[in-house]
Amino acid sequence: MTLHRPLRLLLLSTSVGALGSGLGGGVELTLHNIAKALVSRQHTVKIVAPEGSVCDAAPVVEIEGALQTTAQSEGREAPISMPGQAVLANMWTYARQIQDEYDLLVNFAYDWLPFYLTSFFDCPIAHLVSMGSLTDAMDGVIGQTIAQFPDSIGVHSRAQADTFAFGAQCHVLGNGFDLSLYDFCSQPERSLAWVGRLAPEKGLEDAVAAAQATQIPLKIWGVMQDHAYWQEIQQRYPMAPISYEGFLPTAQLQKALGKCQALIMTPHWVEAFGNVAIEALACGVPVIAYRRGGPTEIVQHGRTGWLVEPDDIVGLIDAIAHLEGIDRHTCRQQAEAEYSLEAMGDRLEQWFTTVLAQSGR
Ligand code: HBI
Repeated sequence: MTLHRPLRLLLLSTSVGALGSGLGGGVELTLHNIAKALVSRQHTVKIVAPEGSVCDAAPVVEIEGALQTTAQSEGREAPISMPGQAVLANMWTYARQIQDEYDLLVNFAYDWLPFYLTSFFDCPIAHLVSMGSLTDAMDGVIGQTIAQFPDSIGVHSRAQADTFAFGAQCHVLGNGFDLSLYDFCSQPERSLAWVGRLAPEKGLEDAVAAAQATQIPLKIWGVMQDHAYWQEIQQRYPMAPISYEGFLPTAQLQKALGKCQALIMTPHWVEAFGNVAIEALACGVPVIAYRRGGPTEIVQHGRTGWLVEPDDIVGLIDAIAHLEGIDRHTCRQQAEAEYSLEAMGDRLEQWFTTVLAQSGR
């Protein structure tokens, strides 16, 4: 499905880190890929992001100011907070000033302000919500936005949508990747992979426990968000054959990830989607994941990986023992069928069409 006309789109990034720093987590790659998909379909795209941001998919307007604290590190009753000179406020001041030059604004920040401002803007705003329900304040403001603008909320998975009371009204978009950047690897080495921010909600310790039990080397990639957490894991599992391989850009990550027998996903929270699962499948790497959140809708149990009961480490070990039952070509084929930039571009245009129709534009 293609839109009848090219759109002028302003993408407003996450406020917790510069694009390319890794601090924005999955949403950095999501924004980059969405920009690429839209530009390839002849839309005009500009990105607004914190200073220091880098993105080769579209021009970036860098905005100065203090970064937001990460929402997942606050409690459910956390008050709405912004630092003085907040980059988030400065980004939306800029958006207000130039909104007449655009057909649609797309918000990627999981923060109160952009949702609250929706009704104050003349230009329609589409919000891509990148995590499940975390705080009452965010649930409230997203709920108000969807009540006033029914099609304005996009999410990555049905499981993520279902963490919200208004989940049924969310547009489920999945995600999209430039699969030409991922090389299929048919002959893996004897190693397992874990990829993600090193932080408690990601449950790294469970994958380490499985590595210690199987003595299969576990390679760990991702931004080192919580050093104490990493130290604690190493002390708790001294016999685990693990190595921290750093935070790599996509080109290097996919080359190394592709050599692994499987990606292990052990989220302790409702992972909204699981970008790394698609990156693994794109390289032919089966995914072993807890049956929790987005990966549940990605992994085809017994075909492209194994779904394990949440927090069941013995289940992880059993799934690792049954990897030869998974055909690595099937993994790559699933990525191509469902998660390419083209497939995501179709879903985005369908979503934008409903948002614009509702705004009368
Ligand atoms: N926290 N306050 C806040 N704002 C964000 O945009 C944000 C976040 N935490 C994590 C995050 N974004 C991304 O890592 C996820 O959306 C993927």
